[in-house]
Amino acid sequence: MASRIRTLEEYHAAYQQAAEHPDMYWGNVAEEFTWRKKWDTVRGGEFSPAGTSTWFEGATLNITENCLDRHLATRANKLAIIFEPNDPKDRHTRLTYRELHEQVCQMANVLLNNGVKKGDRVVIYMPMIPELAVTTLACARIGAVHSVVFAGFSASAIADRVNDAEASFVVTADGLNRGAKQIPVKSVVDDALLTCPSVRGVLVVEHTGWPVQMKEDRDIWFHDEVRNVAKACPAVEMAAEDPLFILYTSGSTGKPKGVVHTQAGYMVWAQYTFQNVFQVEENDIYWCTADIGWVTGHTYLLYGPLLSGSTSLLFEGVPTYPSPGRFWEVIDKHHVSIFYTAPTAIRSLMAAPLDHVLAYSLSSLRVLGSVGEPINEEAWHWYHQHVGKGRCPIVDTWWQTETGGIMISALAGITPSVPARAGLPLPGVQPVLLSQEGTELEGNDQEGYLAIKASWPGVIRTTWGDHERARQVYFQPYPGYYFTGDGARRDEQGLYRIIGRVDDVINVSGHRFGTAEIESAINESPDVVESAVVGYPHDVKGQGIYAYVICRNGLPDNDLDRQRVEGSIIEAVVAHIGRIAKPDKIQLVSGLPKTRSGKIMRRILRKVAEGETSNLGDTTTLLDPLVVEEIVAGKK
Ligand code: 6R9
Repeated sequence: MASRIRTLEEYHAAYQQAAEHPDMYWGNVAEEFTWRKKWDTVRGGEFSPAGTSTWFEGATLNITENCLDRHLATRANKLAIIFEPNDPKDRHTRLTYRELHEQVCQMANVLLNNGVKKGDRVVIYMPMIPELAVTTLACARIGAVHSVVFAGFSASAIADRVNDAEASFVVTADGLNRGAKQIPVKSVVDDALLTCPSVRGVLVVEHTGWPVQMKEDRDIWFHDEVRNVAKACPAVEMAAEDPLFILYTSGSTGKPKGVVHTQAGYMVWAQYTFQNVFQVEENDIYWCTADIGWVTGHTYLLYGPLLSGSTSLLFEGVPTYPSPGRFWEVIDKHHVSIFYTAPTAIRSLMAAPLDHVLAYSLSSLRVLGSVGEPINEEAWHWYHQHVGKGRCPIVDTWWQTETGGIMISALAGITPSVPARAGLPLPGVQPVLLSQEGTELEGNDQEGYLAIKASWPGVIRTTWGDHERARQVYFQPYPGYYFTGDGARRDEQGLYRIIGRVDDVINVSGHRFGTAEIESAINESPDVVESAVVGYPHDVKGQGIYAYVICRNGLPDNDLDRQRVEGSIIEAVVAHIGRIAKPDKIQLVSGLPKTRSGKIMRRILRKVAEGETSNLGDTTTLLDPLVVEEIVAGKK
């Protein structure tokens, strides 16, 4: 296969060819797929500053024919999905490619029977069960644009997304179990839809068996609908640049934006990066622990593995339930050979007694992956030694919702894998480090803003309903480049080390939140006048959320009052975003450090939150320097 890299020499050759002759390189890679009609041009549009890249324009296809139909001749009885439920006492289930194909077709027919058409937006809010994968693919089969919302977001966060996407249909379930937690997802959706006029129908999958309210003329049970449909459903022919999905992600300003990926480029990038980074072989059992509600779940649980005809494990639960040995138990049980998880999960399991790992052989493992945030050296070594037993290469994969797939990473066992380094860029990826003024920093041993110099097939195409926003955020700050929002270092060997965000985005357990987004949720509390949120180093989560809050009635003078106010702040965040964005520390203050022009000096707040109070830098431009003293004295 043109696209498969197996040696270091092949990597260098592919890198060079993709940089010098991208049309030829990606045209060859694209030959491996099933097309209804081939492309007229491989690359087109204007990458930057317009942000209008196109890939494989003129081609038509359906991504599910590539994920499912094309495997039926040779892999019909191969496992496509292994489902491991939240509770280890419940039976796991398996779906072969033939069965998955049938279920996707049935779900597609149910959607069609309920009026969902090509181009319609479908919001999916479901537990991590096979029906979530099936629904997502069913949307793609009929050309509906899926927007999966992680089932941990609140009703109001769902409503924001449904309304922004003007979704006409929602698919959900009765409830979900995540570890010891239970979430009545259908009733969360009911609350959300009170303010969503565009939604005409809600399809409900029975999972927990909990009672739910079904709204007449809107809500339908999947098990009723599926009885009347065929097990085949023709795939709708899509243009290369038709939208495939919208995935909402946080930025440094405003509400979360709907990142749009399209059919052909995303497909090529998902398969290419999956196969090369993990060095996948036919008999691998692959497990990505991310939820399908995040981009990692989209590209590396669903599309990448299925495009490749691999077996993908889908896990409903959490790493620590019912014990911190769960991941390792599941690996042994299903003979997982490639394991892809997040540093935050590794750190939380590192904190448990080592016996939880030592109890399992983990001998099936071949490759380990990490994603979502920088992996610290201690976690890297623990993962390498205790999980990989010193014999599995670790791929530390740097990428973003906007990049569609992995950009900088070792190719397992082929390119260098060094602790705390993402490594070398994939073929097709041309990273640069920029100074603040936007000049390229040449040579090795350099640190700057990470940007990408040329288009790649998985690049974000637009932000839903607002192309100007995409242009301004990604393509305009440094004309000629895609701006990542991350800072990075290129070491002496030319390996990239990602340092972290340089904007007002914080990364909590690998999940992105804008500080402005959390502040506006906090400000919804009736007890709050103003707030400022910053990130601070957190042992398990990577970054924690530190909130400085000015109260409406002045500083509380007793513990009871203080607790009540803090409770109302947390409640506001849980209601407007979800439990996942709950502040770790709240400091009630009487003022915030502001410049004379009224700008909050976040630099100072960040330093205090980090505990670096001895060196706060210049505070003379502050309107009221005394505020800083109070804040330092009251640090949590
Ligand atoms: C895939 C994903 C993107 C942000 C990104 C960066 C951070 C992701 C990383 C990493 C260091 C890695 N990030 N992977 N930082 N090393 N291997 O996580 O997408 O949720 O959009 O987050 O996550 O800061 O800019 P997304």
